[in-house]
Amino acid sequence: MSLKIYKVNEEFRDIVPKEVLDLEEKATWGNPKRGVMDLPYAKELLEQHSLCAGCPESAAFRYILASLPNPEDTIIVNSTGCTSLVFPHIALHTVHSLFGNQNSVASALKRVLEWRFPDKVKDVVVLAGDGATVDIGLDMTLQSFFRQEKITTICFDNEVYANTGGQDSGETPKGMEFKMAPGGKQWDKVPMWQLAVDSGCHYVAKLSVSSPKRVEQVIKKAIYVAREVGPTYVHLYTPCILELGLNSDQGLWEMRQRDKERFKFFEYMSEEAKKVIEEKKKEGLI
Ligand SMILES: Cc1ncc(C[n+]2csc(CCOP(=O)(O)OP(=O)(O)O)c2C)c(N)n1
Ligand code: SF4
Ligand SMILES: [Mg+2]
Repeated sequence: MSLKIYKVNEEFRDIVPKEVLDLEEKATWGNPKRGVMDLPYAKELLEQHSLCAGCPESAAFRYILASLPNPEDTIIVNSTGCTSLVFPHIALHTVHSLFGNQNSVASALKRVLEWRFPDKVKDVVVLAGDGATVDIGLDMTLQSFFRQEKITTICFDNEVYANTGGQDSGETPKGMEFKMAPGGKQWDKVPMWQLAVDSGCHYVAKLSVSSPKRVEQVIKKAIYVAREVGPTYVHLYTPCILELGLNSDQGLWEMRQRDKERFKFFEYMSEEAKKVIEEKKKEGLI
């Protein structure tokens, strides 16, 4: 596959807008050391999105896409929800699966790609909401961990079914009320990150997306470990500012509050994962 995705016609070089020249000149394709520091310059994967203004999911998307070590050979499997609104804008291979089936689809895709391209690394990443990952898709999520599929699962936990107007999910904290769940959640938040550890994931992290550099490191670790060892899981807090009744500039503030409590940083690595992460650090890739 050519990495020259954007090639400006020489005849028009002096009249095309700078944004288009930037896409060609500052592209990060093929550079495994790409990261969130490239975000102000490189816009080749996601420039615009159709989420609510200020939605932290949009920041999470940018940080994750900037952190993929090999975007040209990465396939993202997603599910229905607010996240799925962004996929049409992404310059990457993506698959929109039936709600809840995302880890089954990703498992099959990873196996077929290994068979079809035995000499190439193809990363398969699942990216779905808490309703899709933890509630309706939990069976498929856990079974992919039990089978030790070499995929990374990223959950965008906004603690609610946002795209359908605000029903509570397994990730909603106890007592929290939403427009379509006015009675308040009766049960505690499901510790999905711990379930992932108990179900055989080799690298697991829980965090908010308040720190771009930390998100980058977690994503890189999760992808390298999935490539070489087995399933990995990243649980990200991406609050739904609309359902929480916050302004578009309050997402970061909300995440910083939760960083001190239920989204305090959690990280787990199996012994095999630790070795891979050490190697990649020595190579300067993490
Ligand atoms: C098979 C199926 N069941 C139910 C739905 C309805 N549905 C669409 S989005 C959604 C909620 C998604 O919640 P979540 O995964 O948390 O993502 P969010 O919108 O919060 O980002 C549901 C239940 C659907 N589209 N398909
Ligand atoms: S409804 Fe909530 S999660 Fe969905 S785009 Fe808007 S702020 Fe983000
Ligand atoms: Mg949700």
